[in-house]
Amino acid sequence: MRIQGYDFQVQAERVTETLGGYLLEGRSVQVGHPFGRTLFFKHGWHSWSEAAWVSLKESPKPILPPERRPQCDDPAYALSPVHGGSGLGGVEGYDGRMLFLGALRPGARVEADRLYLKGYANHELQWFLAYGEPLGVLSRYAELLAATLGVRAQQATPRVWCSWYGYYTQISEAQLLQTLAGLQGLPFEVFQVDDGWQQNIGDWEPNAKFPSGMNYLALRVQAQGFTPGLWLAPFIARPSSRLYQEHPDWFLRDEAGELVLAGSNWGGYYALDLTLPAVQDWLVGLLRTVRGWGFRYLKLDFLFAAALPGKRHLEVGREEAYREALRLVREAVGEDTYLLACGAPVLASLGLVDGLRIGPDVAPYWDNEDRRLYLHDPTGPSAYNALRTSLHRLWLKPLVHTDPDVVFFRSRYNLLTPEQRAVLQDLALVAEFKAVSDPPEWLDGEEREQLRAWLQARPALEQTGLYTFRIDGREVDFSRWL
Ligand code: 9PG
Repeated sequence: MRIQGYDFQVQAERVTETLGGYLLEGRSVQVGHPFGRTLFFKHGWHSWSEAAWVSLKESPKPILPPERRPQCDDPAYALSPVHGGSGLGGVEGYDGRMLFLGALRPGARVEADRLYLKGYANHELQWFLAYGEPLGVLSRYAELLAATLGVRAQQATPRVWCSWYGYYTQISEAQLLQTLAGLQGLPFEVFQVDDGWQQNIGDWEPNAKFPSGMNYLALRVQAQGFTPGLWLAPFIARPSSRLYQEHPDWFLRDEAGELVLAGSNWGGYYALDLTLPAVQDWLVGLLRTVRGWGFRYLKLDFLFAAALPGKRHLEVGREEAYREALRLVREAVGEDTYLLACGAPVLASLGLVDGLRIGPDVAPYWDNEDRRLYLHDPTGPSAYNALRTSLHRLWLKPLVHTDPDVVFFRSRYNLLTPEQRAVLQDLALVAEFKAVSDPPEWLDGEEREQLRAWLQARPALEQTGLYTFRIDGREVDFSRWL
């Protein structure tokens, strides 16, 4: 097939033309390309997984240590010698354009080498194939995804204060009420309580630091004029949780019957088998409880666990199992609860959640070179990692609110330079999702005013290239930070 002057050998069951490219059909499709060991547009599996242009000149390096892998990217391909990504991928042509292949449903993989771009899935599937400017191709792909997966009615993105990147788990009712008072007068819509309120991962009841209960806190937040928001990780549990102790049979196991370790955080945790009716009942009950407490913004975290490889009660594809679980969540909380998916498989979340974290955690420092370069892990918390992956996911904007994680205004407890803080602030402006974690008492007068001005700003945005934007007429080039 000849596209834009290049010959591409296409193998698929069917090929038809569509606006901007071609639709291919088949479980596995393959496109021969002439570009050799060029750059590959890699799209990692879930929110924290790397999305970036990587070189086909070097083989992929497995993330170390092994027990971290499921938390970083799809563990099924952790040791793959071939470059690949989740759902979509592309190779750079000689003229800077991209040969792109993207699945129109979740559960697929795209791989590339010096000769081929290949797509695989375990079910029949349609794919979009195109050769063109990366921005144009990705925007057409987003349109096609919207048609198959749906888009939730997009209201304005809420401006969120989140407790994580200031206090981390050191939160309490008393301290959050103080923070709440300090935020008075700042234009936030959501006050979101993050990790640290619960008894355990799996036991989603308030701990002793929240003596008046979560309903009380939600009421106080509401009285202050904010929407109460809460973090929870409803698809996982630690072995020490009551949930696991009482229901060890609710958790995902491998073919050999061994429990699947979903990640290494908190000393290790397991994934629920969400195809089990008893687990589904528990999940719906949990979400109704949380909603009953008054929370209308839920940051649902570590969601990839529901889509890990394993042997489930029902024999369905793992991303399908995940999507069904998310559908149950949506049903349980209703249409009026804002769902922010975090650590979430990207394509499989579209159409069901309002917001999606599109990169790994930021941190009040630029880079963690040990973890990135020596452990080959591009998903560790750092401003650099968050910026890099989020920039390569902005094409998702027409499909979901894209959350690049919080920005900083504080200089206190912060190693980021003013320029580095500014680049994160600009990233959030172009992603059009504003979240902040700075405790108001850590801000000096000038920083508080900068925060206020940034929250109020509704700049005119124009994307002029893959990494270049015009924000209210100001030229911003993110590539100099990459
Ligand atoms: C709360 C945090 C915050 C944050 C989330 C998520 O690889 N890891 O060990 C790892 C730990 C925590 C993490 C991401 C990765 O952060 O992204 O915003 O809610 O949980 O524990």
